Amino acid sequence: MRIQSELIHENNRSQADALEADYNALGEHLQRSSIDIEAVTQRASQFGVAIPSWGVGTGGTRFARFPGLGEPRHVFDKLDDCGVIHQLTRATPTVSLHIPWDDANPNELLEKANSLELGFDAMNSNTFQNQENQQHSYKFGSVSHTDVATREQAVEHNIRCIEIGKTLGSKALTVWVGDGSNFPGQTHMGRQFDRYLDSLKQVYTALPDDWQLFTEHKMYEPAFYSTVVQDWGSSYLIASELGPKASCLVDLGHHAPNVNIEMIVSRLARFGKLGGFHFNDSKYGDDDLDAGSIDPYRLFLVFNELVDLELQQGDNFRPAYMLDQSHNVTDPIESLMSSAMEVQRAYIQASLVDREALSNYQLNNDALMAAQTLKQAFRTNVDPILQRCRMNNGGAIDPISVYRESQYRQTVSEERPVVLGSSSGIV
Ligand SMILES: [Mn+2]
Repeated sequence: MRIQSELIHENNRSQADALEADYNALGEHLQRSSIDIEAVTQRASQFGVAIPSWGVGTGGTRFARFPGLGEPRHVFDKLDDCGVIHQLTRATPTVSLHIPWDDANPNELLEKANSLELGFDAMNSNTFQNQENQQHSYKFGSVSHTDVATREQAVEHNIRCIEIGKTLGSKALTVWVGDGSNFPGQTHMGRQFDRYLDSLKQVYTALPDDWQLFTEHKMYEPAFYSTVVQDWGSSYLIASELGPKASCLVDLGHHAPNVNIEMIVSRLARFGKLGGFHFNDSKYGDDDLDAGSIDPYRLFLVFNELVDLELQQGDNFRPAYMLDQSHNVTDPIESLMSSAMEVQRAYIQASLVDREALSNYQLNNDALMAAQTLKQAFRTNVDPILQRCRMNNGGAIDPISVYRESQYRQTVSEERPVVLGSSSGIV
């Protein structure tokens, strides 16, 4: 562990009395609605969201990238940073790796992760940029390229990601593509989709029985006229064509402004095709801002659907929760901790919704009271639950202040030189 336990305990001790008072007050408040605060705290303990390995580096925009202090040099540094995030928040038990950015000996990766109490979430393939010594270019696409050799190369890369993931204990592959077009007429959209499906079917064949293949729709970028998996409809078609081991990943930033994402969540889940999430927030497009930083109510409404589904389907409902964001002006560790806590907050707030009352208001078409029922849960300050949960599990009541006190960033910056340019990418 990179943060001294004594520092965490000392900081927790200084806040323990105030937390006790706040927790008891919230407990009384919730008891009036027959909600047992201990049971809710237990739910918070069981919640986890994966950290994307690429998220611990500083991102960039199409303008520039300003490297931060002590950025990770390689995947082992990235795992150290992820370990700190989990140590303090106790809400991020897994890491999602990206190949080839995180290429390393799988056994060494496993050993490192074990030492940090981390596991591995979905593997992410990369056929949206050329790698060193790569024979065929992805400039005009990968799995849907017009050239069969390029498609084969992209399929092989995805299969390699599965092979690495098997050693690491991962159970899913997220297929990252930049395929699309920038000009009307540039591609035959129907034939391009056929080629995509044909390639993905080959990848699907290599998928172990207990794995999932995630397709992630994205409205635009890097292609600006059309993308091969443009919307949730395309994503659903792909997952249906491939079979039961394929499902859809919803990245909150990959929609047009004001699209009702919670409705998409409900639709995909209704037909068994909701695979998981990339959580982030946005104002205009795929802004990759910290989860809950712009529209926390939308995050809550997404979790309102997810908790409803969880209550109906129990253990059969296990979507993969991941963060996917880019940090241009903040310390990535602080932003990821903040996002993990916001996602956990939305989950707990959604767990407070009086579902019986909501259902009755819906049946009686009482729109006002139905909306009020959701708002009542959303307005509840669940900080004491989240704080108690972290403290009970050995984490910090206030992760960001402990992190700052620890001087972790300054310490690692002494061994990690500043990297100019960009080795990260956010999709
Ligand atoms: Mn994403």
